[in-house]
Amino acid sequence: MFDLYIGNKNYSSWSLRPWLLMKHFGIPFREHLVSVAGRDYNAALKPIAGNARVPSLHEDGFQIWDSLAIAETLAERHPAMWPTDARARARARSICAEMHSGFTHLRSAMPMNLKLKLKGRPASPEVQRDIDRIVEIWSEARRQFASGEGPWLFGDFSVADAMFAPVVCRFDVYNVPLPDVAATYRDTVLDHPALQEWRTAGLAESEAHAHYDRLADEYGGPR
Ligand SMILES: N[C@@H](CCC(=O)N[C@@H](CS)C(=O)NCC(=O)O)C(=O)O
Repeated sequence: MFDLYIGNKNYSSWSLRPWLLMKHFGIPFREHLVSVAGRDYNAALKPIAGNARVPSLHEDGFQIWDSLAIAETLAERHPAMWPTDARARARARSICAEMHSGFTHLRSAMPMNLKLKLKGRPASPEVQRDIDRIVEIWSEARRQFASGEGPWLFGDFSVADAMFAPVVCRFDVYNVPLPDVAATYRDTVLDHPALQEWRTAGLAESEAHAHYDRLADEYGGPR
């Protein structure tokens, strides 16, 4: 039996990824929510994960940490989590790795906070470059690997959709203008029943952390 340790649903962007993936593929797990506050190091998480971060998946007590490692481990037993076609699968892996290791300007300018829906503001050149690259990734995946099939990046829902789900939420929170293909994909992710379940739970949380709340005024307040 799996135990999935996650952070606050309102704030923990990385935790959303394995949670959404497991929900989408109907993999049973016990959920354990721990408090995160944008700390660089949280000693309280050390017993849960070697890297003292969430998400962390335990299988009968054995720890698997880091959202991408968790996804890869699950996909070994559920190959449908990656696209069937070898080139599509390779591309999915490339964009997951790119998402996982990059987009630092976007991440720091738009911290995850599901409780906010802000008016938005023009992005700095660095942040806009990150946004443009994500739009390019989504548009190419849809055009090259999903034409005529399902609404996800590679047609069927895959690890790639789980990996990009947090950035979809950030675009929604900070009202980032998107061209049609990307806006349609964003709405597909936001409409996923499991994403809505996550969001509803996040909105009901009472814990507040300045690290994630600090930018509301800079982005023009509520829309
Ligand atoms: N690369 C890691 C990043 C995990 C991470 O940074 N998690 C944050 C929460 S979203 C954390 O545990 N922070 C500790 C804290 O804020 O207390 C992954 O994808 O799992």
